[in-house]
Amino acid sequence: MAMLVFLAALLSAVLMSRCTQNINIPVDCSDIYKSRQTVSGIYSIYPAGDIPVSVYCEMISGGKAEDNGAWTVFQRRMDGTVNFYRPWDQYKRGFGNEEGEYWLGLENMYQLTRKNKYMLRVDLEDFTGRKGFALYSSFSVGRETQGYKLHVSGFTDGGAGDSMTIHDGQKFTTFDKDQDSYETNCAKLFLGAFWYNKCHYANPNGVYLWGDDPTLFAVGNVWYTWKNNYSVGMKSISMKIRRVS
Ligand SMILES: [Ca+2]
Repeated sequence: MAMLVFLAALLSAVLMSRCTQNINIPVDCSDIYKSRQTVSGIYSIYPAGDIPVSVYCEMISGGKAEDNGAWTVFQRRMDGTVNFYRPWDQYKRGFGNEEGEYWLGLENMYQLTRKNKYMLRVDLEDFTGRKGFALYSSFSVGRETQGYKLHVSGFTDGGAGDSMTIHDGQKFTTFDKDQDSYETNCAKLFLGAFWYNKCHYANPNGVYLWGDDPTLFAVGNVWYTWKNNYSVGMKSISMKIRRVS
């Protein structure tokens, strides 16, 4: 009898802790925002439900519906301090510093977007302080065995134009893993890593150029449709997703 009571107590304790965990564990920055933490900064999220991942949550509220907070930033360039020319394993797991430049990791992006629906926002700024953005109503990343294939659609222009739709349906390519649609490796040609087609309109993981350089073609952190120019070096670019369901 004592044993039964003990087992019952143990079981209820386990169940209680499970319930408490499920309530408290944020999957993404949307959950963080809902828990009334509305200041932009670094938080721990649990894309796969078990392992914490440090991420920058952008809780902006610009007044417009598409600006309202809870963006989970998965890519950010702002000062050229982090080298983004890295192999497959690094793009899979993620790298950099959440307070500055970083890549969240393809596996985390797959884990996030397999369970919920997300929209994508890309923010750009040049060295004169000019800004633009692009919105996409749907964004997801496939599993590793499918090459972390990109699914993106539903473009809305925020002044930057659409440099992403041409990459829809492409697998991810790094210098040591060519899954692009070009005869050679686009990551090696343009010194980045991306869902290259043949090869790109956008190269956000390319070289941080510290300004425009007409002697260089398409190797910078380019977003071609912003200025219809492949030699523009952007001061900052960030890519972020927000849950829509
Ligand atoms: Ca190729």
